[in-house]
Parts: sequence; structure tokens; C-alpha cells
Amino acid sequence: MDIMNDEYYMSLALDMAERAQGQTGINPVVGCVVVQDGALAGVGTHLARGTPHAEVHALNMAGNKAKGSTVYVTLEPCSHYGKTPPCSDRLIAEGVKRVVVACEDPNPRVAGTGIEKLRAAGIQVDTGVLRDRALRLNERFIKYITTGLPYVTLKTASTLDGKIATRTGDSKWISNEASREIVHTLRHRHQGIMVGVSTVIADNPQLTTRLTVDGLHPARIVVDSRLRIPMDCRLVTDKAAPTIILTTELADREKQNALEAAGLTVIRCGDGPRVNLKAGMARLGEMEIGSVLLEGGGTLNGAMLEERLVDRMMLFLAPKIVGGHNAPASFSFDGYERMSDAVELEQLEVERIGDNVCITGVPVWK
Ligand code: AOF
Ligand code: ZN
Repeated sequence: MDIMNDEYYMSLALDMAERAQGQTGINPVVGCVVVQDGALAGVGTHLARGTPHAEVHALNMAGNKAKGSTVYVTLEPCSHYGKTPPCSDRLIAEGVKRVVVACEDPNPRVAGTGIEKLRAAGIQVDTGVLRDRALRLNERFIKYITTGLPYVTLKTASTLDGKIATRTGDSKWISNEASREIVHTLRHRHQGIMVGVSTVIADNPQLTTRLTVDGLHPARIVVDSRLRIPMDCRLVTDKAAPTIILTTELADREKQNALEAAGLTVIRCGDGPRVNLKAGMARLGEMEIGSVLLEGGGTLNGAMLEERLVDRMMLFLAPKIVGGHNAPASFSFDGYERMSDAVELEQLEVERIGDNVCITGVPVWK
């Protein structure tokens, strides 16, 4: 039995927010619970950008029970006119007595001013209840709103010896079915999914979200310095999701025209032989892609790592060894001279998925 305290209600608000991940675009996921006279009076969650915020749904449900209530909200109530009016004004107008907040809103347009406004109106505000869980939940939003760059989750599925295919290129399947289903949930929760053109040429992937229930398809992003993407591959022909190619000034203009005629977006970033990944990420940010799931291959994973563009890694490992001097590995780059130069992961989480293991962590840049 849970103890009824602030965490009891805040965890309900967080649960709702968690399930809305993937559908709010560059907006955060937010949950809100209204409690009056020791009972739930309203619940709400932000469902999509441009639609009401969590507090509005919960207060609407509470009706005249909002007056004198305690309101739990996973993110500081906003104080600005965005696509919707400020939630802090609404909370004041409803006459709520106390507001409990999990974490501050890092949006520079809010950043503490929502809480200040509530306090100035005489409302008791308590912050920091389940703060770490709330911050983790909105890590993608936090990165994007403070830097303009998408949050990048790098995912690999490899054998224990780090291979993502055998020496003949066979890769079906490395990880087990349950691991692959988790990857589809990850796709649903990101706005973009990124691969290198070699993966497109080798596997002709669909890069869509396929779950036992409907999911959202992220934009498909291919890093392709010379526009080698085949015109008859699924990404070009299936129209299943928007598709963006990051390329360089060296790429053929006619191939660009053909790809654009097929409905794809071609972005030139970089005048050298390789795509300028930093510039590419900035361009994706401008297009309001706030999160990217990076699904490799090894060369792109290595390049993104060297550019320090990776925010979180999820490494799925299958208990297999395939060897092969030239079999592709999940990270392929020149590498470091010394072990002390290695990229290390912190905030480590280890999860067993049947006979697979998923290691999740945040890289530390030295
Ligand atoms: C809240 N409650 O449920 C959400 C908030 O353009 P808008 O109007 O949707 O505003 C988006 C900004 O509002 C977003 O960047 C974040 O700072 C805040 N989101 N705030 O009080 C909510 N979704
Ligand atoms: Zn709001």
C-alpha cells in the first residue's frame, strides 16, 4: 500500500505524462492532478503541441472543486502566452490554495517566473517532489529548449563482441524479439530516426514504428554525403513518413531534384567530403525536430560520438559471438590511443530483457 503524501499524487501525474511521451513534439510531457478535501477532483495531461496544457484539462474536470484545492503538476506552470494562455494565471483565477511542482521549467520564457507569479498571488508553492523522475522524463525537452539542438539517443543492437552483422553482412536477428519491440517504443518517443546511407543500401529498412498497437512514425533522416541513396529503396518510395537527407555541397544536383520530386527533403550541410553533423543537428532543430533516435551503423555512430552529439546511449547486447576481422562493429572510428581517453557512461542502468541485456547511460565528455 502506498502512503498518501505528495509523492502519491505526483507519481500519478508523472505516470500520465510518461504515457504521452512521443506525442507532444517539441513540447514537454506534463501531468496534473487536482486534489480537494482528500480526494481526486481532476486529472489532466498535455496531449499535443497547440492544445491545452495539463493544468487546464485537470482544472476543467475539477470545476468548482478547484477552489481551495491542492494542484500537483510535474512541470512548473507556465507564465507566458505561447500557443495557449499562462497556466499560472488560470491557477490564480481558480483560487487554488497550494501548488506542488516536481521541477522548474527550463524554458527561458518561464524559468521560475511561473512559480514567482503563484507565490506573489499568495498561493503556497512547494517544489522538488519527485524532481529526478520529472527531469529524466523531460530530458529531451530540456536539451532542445535550452540549446535548440535535438536530444540524441544512440541505440545499438550488437553481439557480445560488439558486432552488428556477421562477416557476410547477415544481421537478422541479433537481439531478441522483446528488445526489438522496445526499439519500436523508442521510435514512437522520438521525433526523428537517423541512419547512415550504408545501412539504407545494405538493409533497405522502413524505419517506421511497428507495435501491436498504433504508434507514431518519426521523420526518417539519412546521412548521405554523396546522395548514394537508391531511388527504389523503401525510404524513397513508401511515403510512410517524412524523409530528410543530410548531404554535402559535393552531392549531385540532379539526384537532389529527383529526390525532392519524390517528396524527400534534401539539406546540404558541409562543403567537405563528409556531412557536418553539428550543422545538420542545428538544421534539424530549426525544423522543430527536438529528439533523434540514432540507429547507426558503426561509422555514423562513431562520427556522432566524436562530435559529442550523443546525449544518451542504449546498448542492447545479445549473448552471441560472431567474430570476423572485418565484420561491422557498433562503433567504427579511429579510436583513442589510451584507455584513459575512452568515452565513459554514467547514470548507468542495466536491464535484462530475456537473454538480452540493455545497458543505458549518459556519455561523459572529457
Ligand atoms: C505548463 N503545462 O502542460 C505544458 C507546459 O506553445 P505552448 O503554449 O504549448 O507553450 C509551450 C511551452 O509551455 C513549453 O515550451 C513549456 O515551457 C511550457 N509547457 N507548461 O504549464 C503544460 N506543456
Ligand atoms: Zn501552461
